[in-house]
Amino acid sequence: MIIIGEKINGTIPRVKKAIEERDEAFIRELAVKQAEAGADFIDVCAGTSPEEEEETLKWLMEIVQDAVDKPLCIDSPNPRTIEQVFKYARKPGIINSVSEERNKCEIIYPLIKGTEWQVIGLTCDNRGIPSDVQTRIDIAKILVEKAQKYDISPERIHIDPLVIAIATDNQSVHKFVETLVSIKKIFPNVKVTSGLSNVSFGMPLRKAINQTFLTVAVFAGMDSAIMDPCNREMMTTLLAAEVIAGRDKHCRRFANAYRKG
Ligand code: THG
Repeated sequence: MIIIGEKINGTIPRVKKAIEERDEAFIRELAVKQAEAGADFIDVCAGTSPEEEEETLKWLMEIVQDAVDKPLCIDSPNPRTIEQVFKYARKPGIINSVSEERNKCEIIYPLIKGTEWQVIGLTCDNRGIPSDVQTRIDIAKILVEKAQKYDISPERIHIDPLVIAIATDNQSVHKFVETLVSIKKIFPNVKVTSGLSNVSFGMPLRKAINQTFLTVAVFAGMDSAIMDPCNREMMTTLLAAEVIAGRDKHCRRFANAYRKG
């Protein structure tokens, strides 16, 4: 599983405060802790007003890159912001994200053409998040086919089927799994990703729901997750799910992590 560490996100109140106070030490520690806990990429999301976003992202990117060797996952709803801060990345990472909203692909794809950058493609368009599976698959197909025009290979694309809150739609995880399985049937090399917390919105004991969703998604074949690698219970769930899914050869990773003595 590819782990995208989610903790440097200005929508988290404590991180928002650190951004406002330009508290470098706090951000640096979040980067180091996530890297030590097993993050493969460090997500950076400013969560500020669009006017301050570019400057904030640049600041976050510099701190993270001075602190750890992990590549970044640049998280912004605004493709023009990504275009502006892209040059501050010291090595290829992940762009989070494109979708069929407005002209996102047309701005981002030329930027990463001829590079090793990866990209997350959300299955939504100008009409929002589709509630049905087929429309999500159709959008994923468009995102992958458009990428091919820029020589961006399927391996470099993570499709995020955008799981919706289970409290809103009790078929939400079924739809996620169906979308994942169909996308992988059509494009075996495309990766499927997801955040883990949207599914439990509006529920008590959200962690239990998030962990169970992670188990189901890993079993279904999810390739990457946007998650908190410092959450030990979540990481244990991830490793156990990989064992159950037959994705941990000789159960070695699990055994090495938890062997007694
Ligand atoms: N898909 C894609 N990008 C995304 C999301 C997605 N980016 C933003 C978001 N969703 C993922 N990021 C976060 C960041 C923080 C939290 C949730 C999602 C969060 N964190 C709690 C905290 O740090 O206080 C605790 C989390 C925990 O312990 O598990 O709530 O869906 N492409």
